[in-house]
Amino acid sequence: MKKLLFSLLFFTALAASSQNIKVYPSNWWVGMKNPTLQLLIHSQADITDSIAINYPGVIANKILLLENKHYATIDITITPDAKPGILQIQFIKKKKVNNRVSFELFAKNNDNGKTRVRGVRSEDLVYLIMPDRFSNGDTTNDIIKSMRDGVCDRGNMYARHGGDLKGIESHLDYFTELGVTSLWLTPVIENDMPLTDEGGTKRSTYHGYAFTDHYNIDKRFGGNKAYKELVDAMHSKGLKIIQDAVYNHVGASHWSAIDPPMHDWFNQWPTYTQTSYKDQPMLDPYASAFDKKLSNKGWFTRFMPDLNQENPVVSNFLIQHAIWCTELFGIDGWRVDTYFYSNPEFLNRINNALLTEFPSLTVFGEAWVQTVTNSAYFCENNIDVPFKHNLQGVTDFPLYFAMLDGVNQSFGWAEGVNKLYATLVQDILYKDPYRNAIFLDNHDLDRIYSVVGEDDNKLKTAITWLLTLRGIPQLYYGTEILMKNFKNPSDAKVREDFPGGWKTDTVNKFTAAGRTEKENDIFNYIKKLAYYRKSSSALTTGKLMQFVPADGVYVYFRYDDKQTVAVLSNTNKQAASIDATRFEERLAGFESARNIITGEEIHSMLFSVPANTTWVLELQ
Ligand SMILES: [Ca+2]
Ligand SMILES: [Ca+2]
Repeated sequence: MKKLLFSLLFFTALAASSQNIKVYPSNWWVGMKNPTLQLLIHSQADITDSIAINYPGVIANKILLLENKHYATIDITITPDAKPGILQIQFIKKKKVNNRVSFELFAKNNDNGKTRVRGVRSEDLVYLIMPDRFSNGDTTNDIIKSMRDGVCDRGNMYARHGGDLKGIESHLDYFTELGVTSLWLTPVIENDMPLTDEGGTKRSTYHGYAFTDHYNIDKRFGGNKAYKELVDAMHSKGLKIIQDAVYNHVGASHWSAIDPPMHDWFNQWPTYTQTSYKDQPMLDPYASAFDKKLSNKGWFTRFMPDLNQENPVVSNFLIQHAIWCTELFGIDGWRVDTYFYSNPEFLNRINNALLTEFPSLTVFGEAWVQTVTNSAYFCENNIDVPFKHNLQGVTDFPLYFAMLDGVNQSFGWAEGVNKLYATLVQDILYKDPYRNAIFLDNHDLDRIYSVVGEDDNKLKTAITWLLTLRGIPQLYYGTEILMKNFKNPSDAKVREDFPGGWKTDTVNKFTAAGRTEKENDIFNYIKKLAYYRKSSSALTTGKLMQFVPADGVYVYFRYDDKQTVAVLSNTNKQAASIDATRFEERLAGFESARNIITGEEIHSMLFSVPANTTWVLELQ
């Protein structure tokens, strides 16, 4: 395959100039497991030249002009003979090269699976950040004149606040101090959207869920360069990165929405039709086709056109982009937004493609559902259903609801910690519940400190469950410094700036001196538990055994051959006396227990746990 290979497709008429021609993906690699690639060419003018690729080891199999003549696809095979280098896509007219676009083939990174693309597992502690709201490390990028939304205003909760990737990078020591091992950032990809008018207020897409160009990291976050630098710096400190994927939709200012390549690039309706936001029709054995279509193909919002993943060009575009990001930046895990709104066959295809290239990678999907059955349906499960999803894990909403009820409700037959107990019983439905991401709050939910009525003991109980139950625990930025708020009147209320992230801030809660005594108490509690957890095989990968809650007291064990840890939650308003003989099957061979927070030791089978308190005890 050393000889030059040509593939030509002839059209007539006008040429386009190269600066007006874009190629997606913007580059690729030699030596990928899947040797095929579909290049999408986007020209500002109709493509009328013939297109050819002339590069040793690269075969152009098929070149197709799309419905919209601004676009063509080139299906190529990158053979094992291809070497890294710059390939020219030539636009030929009257046998002369009229125009050319460069496309670079890189060598693959040898550190995949070692220091990058490692996967995020139950051994990790994830910290979720909304980049616009965390820290402003570069004020020169706060407003980019060429972009549609020209506002940066910290006094307006709907506007951008100027936070960026440099700001995150300058706090890597803060994350390691807290015991965090992985960051999940809400989307960093370009959102060049104008301000939208929603309910009378002008809103920006500071949240990042309205992509306008998949191949650019938003310049207000620092662009591709700052993202690469951040992720490299994280990897060199042993921290992992989770990227937020959005397969379901793009922003209305995405180039493919402004100039659609095909009439069915987006799911089409006679008039604007919003999704029902219902997951149930996707698994309901009695579902109507009408409801299924509405759930899956209705648009998320008027400003977020719904991608038609049944269109193979759309599907290839999304799959290749996910692989591109993973290889280029070294992504360790993907959190997939609005999972059940995407086409199910497409979802299995993209997961397969990612795992084929990167076997260590982690992928979990956002499945905002009410029951364990619904949650398990969208990932690998033990349910006998005609369609099987292949997703590793989900954002575990049923466990989230159960932890909140467990800590807030009074004890009852099906209330309080009995809800938590009963929810975990249903883990029989998951193939591997340890791969679920578990959480007490996130950027779409009321902050946990407000949910527990600003009760520090309840917060400690909830955090203890988060760090000692099965799954990949995820903290939301600011929980450690008691950031609070409900989503009322807007979810922007739970996305406030981290105090100290801006040079002009009068307090700096990144340092112990800047935190109040109460804040330091919670910060240090999380830190202590997180550090203990890091070295605890029982709490990270050990088995779970739970006992039926009795009189408001819930007890479970995490254990393996090396270690046994007991977690005791007394959710009552008064102290509870514990007779540990009930737990004898897990206590055999041990003589005492050490409280891993206070260091106190227990030598008796009869002891008392204070009101509204959770203990973590390592058996000795
Ligand atoms: Ca900035
Ligand atoms: Ca959809």
